[in-house]
Amino acid sequence: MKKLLVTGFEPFGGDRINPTQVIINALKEEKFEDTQMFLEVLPVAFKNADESLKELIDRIKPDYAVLLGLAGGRSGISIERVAINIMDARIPDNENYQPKDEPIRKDGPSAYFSTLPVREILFELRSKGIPTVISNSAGLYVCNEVMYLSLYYSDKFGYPVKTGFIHVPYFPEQVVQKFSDSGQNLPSMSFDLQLRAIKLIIEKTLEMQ
Ligand code: PCA
Repeated sequence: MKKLLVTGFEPFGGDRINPTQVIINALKEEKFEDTQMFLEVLPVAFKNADESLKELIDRIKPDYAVLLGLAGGRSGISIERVAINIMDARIPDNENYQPKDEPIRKDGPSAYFSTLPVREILFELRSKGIPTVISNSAGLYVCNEVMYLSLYYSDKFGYPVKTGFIHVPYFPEQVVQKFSDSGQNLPSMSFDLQLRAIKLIIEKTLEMQ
């Protein structure tokens, strides 16, 4: 039986919902063949997310970790290719901590590449009509941090065996709200399409040896 960890995040930066938290909730109804799935929602806090992820990986020792986060303003599913060893927050995290130019791990390399099949995932999602890109920056905030840490643990301790990060867009109801509040005209993707994308990503990932 394969062990799969899937994480999302709590809301942050003034948003009331985080699509990835809703997706994690919806995945509770899903089953993947020969797979034990662990679903978790991480805090949007540099220190707490670091500790929570380490505890999860130590306890579960996942074969696969698919980490999810919101990238508000992006128009499609972003398959992140790379995580960099830096925390440089544009806004304070949910514990009011705002690191600038700090490394995530002093003993870690400058960057790690995703060990998910990013190109295969791109083709799979596009062939199903889902707007998708390979992204070359997961940002400098908590998402980049957890992607880096998951790859760091994989490198140092062997778990998760394969791991990477996916950013999703806003839900339509979030951008409707922002348009009404401040006239911001932003892209979005429906819950149904996002959930379908994440299920396809998990299936492609589980096909890897
Ligand atoms: N997105 C943020 C952190 C949590 C989330 O869902 C990011 O892109 O760093």
